[in-house]
Amino acid sequence: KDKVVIITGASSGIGKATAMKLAKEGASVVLCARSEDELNQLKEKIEKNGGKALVAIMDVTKPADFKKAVSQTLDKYGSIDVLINNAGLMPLSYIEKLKTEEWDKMIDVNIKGVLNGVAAVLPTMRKNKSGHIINISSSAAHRYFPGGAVYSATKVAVKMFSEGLRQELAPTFGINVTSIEPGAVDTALYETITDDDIKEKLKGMMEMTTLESEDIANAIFYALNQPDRVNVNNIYLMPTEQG
Ligand code: NJP
Repeated sequence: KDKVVIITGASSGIGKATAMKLAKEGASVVLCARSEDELNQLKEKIEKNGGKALVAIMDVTKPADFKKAVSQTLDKYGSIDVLINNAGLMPLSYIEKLKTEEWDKMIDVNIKGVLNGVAAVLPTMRKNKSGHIINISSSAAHRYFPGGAVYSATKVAVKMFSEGLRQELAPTFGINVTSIEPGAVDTALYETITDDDIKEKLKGMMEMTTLESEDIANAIFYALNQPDRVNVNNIYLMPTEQG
């Protein structure tokens, strides 16, 4: 309630659902992504329902974009309580195909995007001696799936970085850190897979009842709404039907 929350990847899927949930619960949400139209539409929708939202167009791979979003947030709301590093990509491929440009993209967005976010908000949270950083990792940090070696590696990095961050920031600065690790969620992420063989292999998984973006939004809400003494380190959620 009344928290100021920066959410990356707010134009779609998990980020969008989380923005709607947190705004409904009283937070001021800062909607970050590259797709301006989607963000403006979401802001309108949130405001129509009585919520508070700000749009900050950003490419998470650009530290300057993050810095700008932070100053826009401070100008409008005066503080930053929560950062949700959610933006991510999953162009799956087999290593032997050497799709090195896609490897770079995943490393830039899924890992460096998270680091850029932390670097941008940390001065404010340190000064306040409070805050909460939530990083969206994946069940892929626990298990390999077809074509997912590089994607999994990025999500292991996010999970491990989150634990290091927690140990460094929580006891000293009162900044909580949570890694969210979902199994398959019904979002646009799967539509971006171009490799037919991999698509075929994952078809069964996606035909099962997957998680919904709202399920992840609820998990984030839970992590954010604990007493100060509690740090929720990880939330690992799988669809019931997925083995
Ligand atoms: O995917 P999708 P999800 N700069 O495609 C943004 C993880 N996850 O909601 O910039 C800034 O609907 C993009 O915005 P735009 C997954 O790894 C998912 O499923 O406008 N933003 C869009 O808002 C990811 O970390 C599943 O194109 C950038 C958003 O990212 C997170 O959940 C399972 C950007 C992607 O929305 C959200 O993904 C799992 C950039 N350079 C983990 N590049 C799952 N869906 O099954 C992309 O374990 N975005």
